[in-house]
Amino acid sequence: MKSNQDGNPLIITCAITGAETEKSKQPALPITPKEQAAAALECYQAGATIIHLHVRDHNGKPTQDLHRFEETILAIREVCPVLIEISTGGAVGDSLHSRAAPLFQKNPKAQPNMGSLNMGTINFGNEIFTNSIPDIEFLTNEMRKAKVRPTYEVYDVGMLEYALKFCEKNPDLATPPFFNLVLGAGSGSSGSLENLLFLKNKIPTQYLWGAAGIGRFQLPIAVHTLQMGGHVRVGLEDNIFYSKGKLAKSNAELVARISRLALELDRPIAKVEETKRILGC
Ligand code: KMH
Ligand code: ZN
Repeated sequence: MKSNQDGNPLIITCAITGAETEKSKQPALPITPKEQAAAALECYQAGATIIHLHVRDHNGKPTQDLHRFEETILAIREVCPVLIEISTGGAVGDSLHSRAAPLFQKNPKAQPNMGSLNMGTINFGNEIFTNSIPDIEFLTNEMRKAKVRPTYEVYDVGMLEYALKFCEKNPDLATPPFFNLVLGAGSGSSGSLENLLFLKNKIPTQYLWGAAGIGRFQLPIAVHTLQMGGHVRVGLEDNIFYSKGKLAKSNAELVARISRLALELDRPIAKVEETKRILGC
């Protein structure tokens, strides 16, 4: 097994806002383009090179509005060179067409580098986050047209097995494919080390993988993932706390902790240029 010093820089993604996190529960949640740009800059300074992006409207409600994405992406790019991964998941119940809308920016300067592609349907509490096979195929074609690199969001083993076959059938989409194992979300697999290992071991070694633990799983999943050579996603979309009962001060505080742990474990942290090289985008 390779040691952490043998290369394999760690890519840190920060999911700064999300569609479900509420400002009333986490006052540091960035929701305006200005707040999101400031948060992205702080995350970049703390070691993140990808921002997973949802946006909010003037009332703070989640939206897939093309123009709000444009405004926010331009504001982020004004202050730092991070890669932007837009959400095509949106909020539960969003129409499929609205989920694809931000892929097609009119201003080339606001074109996203990447987009999340959710690989199956899952229960979130009493709601259903629907991603049928035709939905996935529709979003895939939209991403192909927009030349946006998918990150495969996978919540359990069935989705992973489907996603692996999907990658074989769609080799043009992204080389190497990048899987984000989301653990602890709704009816998906929980954030145990056993689940992480089981899922990670199914991913071919020539593919890229990372993980995001939801809620209290964020820190343990990040630690195990960075030690196993995967990439890490943290952020207030996935978890509002720094530790039990203590709210995170900011997205950057969560990123900075991962950077410190990587340093302690001798895992180098990818800069933006390395991230682009690793992902080929
Ligand atoms: N907000 C969730 C329904 C994604 O960004 O692709 C979906 C989500 C996943 O956040
Ligand atoms: Zn998201």
